[in-house]
Amino acid sequence: MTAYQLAKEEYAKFGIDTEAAIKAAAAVPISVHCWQGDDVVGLDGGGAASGGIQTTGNYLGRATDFEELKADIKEAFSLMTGKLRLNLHASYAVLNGEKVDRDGYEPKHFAPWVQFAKELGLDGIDFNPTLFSHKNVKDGLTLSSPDENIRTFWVNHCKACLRIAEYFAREMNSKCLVNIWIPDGLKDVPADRLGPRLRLKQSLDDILSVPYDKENVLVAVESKVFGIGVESYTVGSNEFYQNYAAKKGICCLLDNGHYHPLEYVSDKIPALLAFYDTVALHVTRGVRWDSDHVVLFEDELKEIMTEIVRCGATEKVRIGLDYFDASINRIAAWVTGQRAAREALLFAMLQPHETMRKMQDGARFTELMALRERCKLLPFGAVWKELLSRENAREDWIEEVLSYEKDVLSVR
Ligand code: RNT
Ligand code: ZN
Repeated sequence: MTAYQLAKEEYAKFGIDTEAAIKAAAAVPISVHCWQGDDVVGLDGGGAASGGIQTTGNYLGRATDFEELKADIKEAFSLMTGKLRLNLHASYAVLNGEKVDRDGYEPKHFAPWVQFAKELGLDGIDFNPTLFSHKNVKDGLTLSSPDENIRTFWVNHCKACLRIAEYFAREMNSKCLVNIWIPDGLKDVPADRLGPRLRLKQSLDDILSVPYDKENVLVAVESKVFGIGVESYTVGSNEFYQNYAAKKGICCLLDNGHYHPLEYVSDKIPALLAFYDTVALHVTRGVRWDSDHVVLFEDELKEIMTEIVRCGATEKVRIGLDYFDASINRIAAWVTGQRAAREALLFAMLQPHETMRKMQDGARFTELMALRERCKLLPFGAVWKELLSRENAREDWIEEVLSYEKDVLSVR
């Protein structure tokens, strides 16, 4: 008997069908961010991530142009598992020397990405306006700036992004999530907390006033509790965006590195699902005050995926990844995080949710605790290995990355 067959029997004792779990876990799309490949630098000349966003490390072989980034994505994606999407930032426009600023980006600047995504057979493309690493981030502000020209520039950038998102949705025949994150905030005690928020509200209203394909372009807003350099006040806070999204019929994006360390996104998902048809995620790993560490197979990740699964919301919750580590091999970082997310999905699908729910509703908390502890020791690894082999994905992928580092990255 193979390890998988034994595992299958073991899980069956708890009423869990490993075959169904393997299929379901591999079929959930994970939108993989392009920006792990080059430390969020982008291709449009914005330079090193700045304006509320920072990358640390200088590991060899950073992709410095479109060709290198594509090669690295190809390599990294070939080692990932299950259904994949590509999550692009607007700063990855392929301009080919054309002098055009972010408020003038058009679908044609992203046509090479569409071609590439089709070549890789991806499920779709998601998109993010880039409101950082640019001279028009004025005094740390974008859509909430008191300077009308600055606001208009960024409003026009976001409008352009909606048109590009429509193009992605059409070309890929798959809904495109457009996520707006802005760095706006203040380092020290504000003299006015309302003004910037009212300006942000007006800017968002202006952006959403353009007609766009609401069926296929899903707009999300991403909140943050604070950032480096904006410790005292963040314009786009959680309360601000949740109310805005609810009133305007758009959705919220929850980045699990963007809350107080004792607040859990796993708990927020069902809260939002009570009101929204779509909830978007940036799956990341916060460490103390810093978000964006490489995602690992840890408790909160498992709990996030568990909530998605037990709420029956794998089609409502759009899972995207968001981390950038420049201190280790970037491709290894990419693959580690993506695999951890998929592992957590499978883990979530291998729990006896119905039995546990009944125990909760019947106030059988003693049994529930005992059962949960037993489930932690079920032979999950054997089922994961089975998923890998069915997906033709290798277990010892690090060897491949190290030889790519030797042959490709180290000679850049
Ligand atoms: C920053 C936000 C945002 C970015 C990406 C690059 O704190 O998490 O999502 O990480 O847009
Ligand atoms: Zn994020």
